Amino acid sequence: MTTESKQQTAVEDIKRSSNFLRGDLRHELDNDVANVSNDGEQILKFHGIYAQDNRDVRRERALKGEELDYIFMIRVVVPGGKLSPEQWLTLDRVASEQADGSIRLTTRQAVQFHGVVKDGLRPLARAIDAQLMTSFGACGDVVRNVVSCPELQSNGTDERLVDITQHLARTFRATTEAHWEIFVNGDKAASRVDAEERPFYGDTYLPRKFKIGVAHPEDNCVDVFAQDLGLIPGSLEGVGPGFTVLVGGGLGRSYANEDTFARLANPLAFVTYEELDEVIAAVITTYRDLGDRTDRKRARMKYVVADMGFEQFRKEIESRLGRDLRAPLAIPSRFDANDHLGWRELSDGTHQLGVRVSAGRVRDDDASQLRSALRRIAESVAPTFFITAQQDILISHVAGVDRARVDEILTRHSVRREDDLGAVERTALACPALPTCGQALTEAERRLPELVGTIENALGQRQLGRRSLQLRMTGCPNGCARPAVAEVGVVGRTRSTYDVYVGGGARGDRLATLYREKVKFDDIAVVLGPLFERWENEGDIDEPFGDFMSRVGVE
Ligand code: SRM
Ligand code: SF4
Repeated sequence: MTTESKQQTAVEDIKRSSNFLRGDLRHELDNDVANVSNDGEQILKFHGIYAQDNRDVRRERALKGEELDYIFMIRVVVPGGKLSPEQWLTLDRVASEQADGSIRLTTRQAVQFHGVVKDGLRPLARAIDAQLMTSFGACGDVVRNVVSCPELQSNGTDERLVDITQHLARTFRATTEAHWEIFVNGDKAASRVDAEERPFYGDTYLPRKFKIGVAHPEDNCVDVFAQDLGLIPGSLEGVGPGFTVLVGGGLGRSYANEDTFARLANPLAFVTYEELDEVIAAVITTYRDLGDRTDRKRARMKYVVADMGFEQFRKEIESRLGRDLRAPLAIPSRFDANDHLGWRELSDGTHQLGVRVSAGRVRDDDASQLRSALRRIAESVAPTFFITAQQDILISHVAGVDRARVDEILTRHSVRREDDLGAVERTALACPALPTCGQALTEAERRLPELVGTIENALGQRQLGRRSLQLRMTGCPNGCARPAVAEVGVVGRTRSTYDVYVGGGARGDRLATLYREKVKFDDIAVVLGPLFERWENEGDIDEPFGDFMSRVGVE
């Protein structure tokens, strides 16, 4: 590491002098200005809030000499995507009262609200706090929303595994009371936590975000190889149940810095339940101490592992623990992501229905009134909800007698069901991009349906129309919809073009390869055409597109 000689970023100073994430936020929220200061923006992120502006009206406002249309995005922490019906109804209510009328389900099983004005931040924070939810720690240089396969919580039998997501979320969250003082009003806060900050955070927290994900032993729907720290449950003969711990995954890249790259996590060790917290803490403190605080683009844990070398990183963890680590278990042979769509029966005799949500956007529009349907279902059937890492929603623990009612409500609100979906549409993901994301180079969510249509059309022309294909689209290379591990990844490159990647897959254990650069939106399906033709002619029976591309390579 050569970071000692370089200057730390300004964000490090802001964190250090923020008095555990208070800064001047209390006053900044009270003044008459529509936005907040630069320092305020940085601290707000720890509170789950991003300062944004509506980019659709930027130009028009600039021409009129008006200031930007300042808005905020609030991300709510939802460990493992699990929500009670009361929590869902609260989210539904604040979507209308404080935000743009939509509830955005994220690729990390959380919830985002867009278009919130500054005066709406506190009412929103109070409303969700009353239902034991918070935006604190959803963003910022801390352990982010812990993701897990919904099967673990909704259909598990081992109590410790059922609780693992909530346990990790509780154990590794930041604990300063700043959020409750500033946004919720101190003593009355329902979801308030203890007074002192965790020693593994200290006053400058982590170099950047840290992501934890727990896969199901036979289902990698959380993309465990993309996590800073991933867990795969398993059992070691003679030792008992536990987890294979993986470290050093991350998919973001920057065009401005060639020394940034997507990386898959490496299996580090098998650990028991009893050892888990200690090993995770050792990984986090290694990252805290050795992560690059001089360049935020290279501040992720994956660069610590890559720069140090995996074997050296392993030794570092062993030396911090004062003992050797066990070898990891083999990665399960059956590990493809399940999309969890459709009805199924759970082990307790209740039922679960997975419903597709295009790009995670729950709202009412002319085609379908999904938001109203979910509200009615929450009110009349009171199910548990799970958000998946595929931006979809599971209506869970529905009694047999209520199944017909759920079906009827969805039909009445024109919500399309799994059998009506196209083969690409079913699993396609897109990040929000324009108009809210300040980093977006191109459209993503808003043009996903069009892109899905052109690709399904290209497949349909070749007798491939019923073959599934995993498409993921983002407005920039930060990779929020995980295109770097998709069968087809479409990534914003310039204002009007995309880079096209192919060759990832449903196991999530392979990086896609760059196939074509700077492709115009209308040409994406066209450039994929020859690859589809080869897949049809040369692919083995039932060979997925990503596996085929990885086998034959791209030219
Ligand atoms: Fe992300 C930044 C949206 C999952 C990598 N991400 C952003 C911001 C906050 C833009 C910003 O910094 O100004 C985006 C908000 C846009 C908006 O208007 O809402 C944003 N990221 C999202 C979400 C909502 C995408 C979605 O379609 O659901 C996901 C929210 C997750 C959550 O609930 O916590 C989201 N972001 C991801 C993932 C996927 C994952 O974690 O499984 C990744 C790739 C994995 C990884 O971390 O490497 C990802 N987001 C990034 C990065 C690149 C970080 C890096 O390593 O350099 C940024 C940029 C940054 O942090 O500066 C970013
Ligand atoms: Fe914004 Fe880029 Fe993430 Fe899309 S991938 S939400 S454009 S940061």
